[in-house]
Amino acid sequence: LSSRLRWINLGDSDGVDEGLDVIEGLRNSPKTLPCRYFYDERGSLLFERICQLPEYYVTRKEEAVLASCAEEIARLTGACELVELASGSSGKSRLLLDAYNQWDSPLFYCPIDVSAGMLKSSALDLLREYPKLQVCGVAGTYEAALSQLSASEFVPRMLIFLGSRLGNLSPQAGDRFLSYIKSNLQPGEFFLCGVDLQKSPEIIEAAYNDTQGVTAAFNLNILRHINRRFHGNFAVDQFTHFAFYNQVAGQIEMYLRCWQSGIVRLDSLNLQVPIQAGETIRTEISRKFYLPSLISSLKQQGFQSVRVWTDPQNWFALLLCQC
Ligand code: AVI
Repeated sequence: LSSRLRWINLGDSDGVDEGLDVIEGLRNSPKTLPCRYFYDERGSLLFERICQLPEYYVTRKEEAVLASCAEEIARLTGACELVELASGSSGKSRLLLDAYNQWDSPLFYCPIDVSAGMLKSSALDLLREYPKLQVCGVAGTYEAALSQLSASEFVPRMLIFLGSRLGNLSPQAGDRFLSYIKSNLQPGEFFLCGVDLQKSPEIIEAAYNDTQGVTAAFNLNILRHINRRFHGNFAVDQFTHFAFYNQVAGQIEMYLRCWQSGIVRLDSLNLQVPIQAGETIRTEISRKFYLPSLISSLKQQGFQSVRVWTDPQNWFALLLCQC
């Protein structure tokens, strides 16, 4: 298998500004934490469990849409190298690999994820399942990984960004991100993006307040991760999870509420900030999209929409764009 696997480990930090985003967020009022700190090894496993929860429709809907259109995507793009951002356990990518695997051409897959452990084990599983597959796994942040990848000599690339992860960025950060993706692709290359659409708030809120408490554990894990990473003293058991749908902004907002006043210390960042009982820290936004606005943002960033697929209830959409 190793002859078909290339491995690049860039680490899970972005180097120079390590922790600056945490300092900035905790000095904000109201306090925030960057959601990228959810994903240490434990957080990535908790997220895999979220994807299987009965209330969390996002993954199932996306899988259903992808299953119904994977072959059409492959026909529309022709042979190409699949580059997936935040690939996790690569579950959904199998649907695309199956579609591209039907042809005689070589099969290239480049999964990118901060969780090196999950990346490696899923890459090995894929190599066993697809005998002609060649994998180049990159462990690192999106930004670091994208800047390392060069265009393939033989086939165009399709950058895949599933799971509505675009929704975890603010509108401004989302636009910056799309423009960064665009600048890393060549004319004629493809971008496949899966997004969660606006729908009744009750359905959305249930998905982020599951009855088994997995989302709560995932949310609280950000504090454990930050404690470990920056020698912090967050008293994790003094915080509780809540999430609500902000209809004006069209986004779910996830928070941790603190129940005991004290001083938050992150020793390796030299940070000390007071926190009051009842105060909240916003840990995530998850935007729910209105398709026409998203298509026009993509267009502004230089992406042409090739095709859009949704499920029959219009809960989730997959967009295939070309640069
Ligand atoms: C990864 N991301 C798209 C998920 C979402 O739905 O925003 C993260 C998540 N947070 C709570 N549940 C799932």
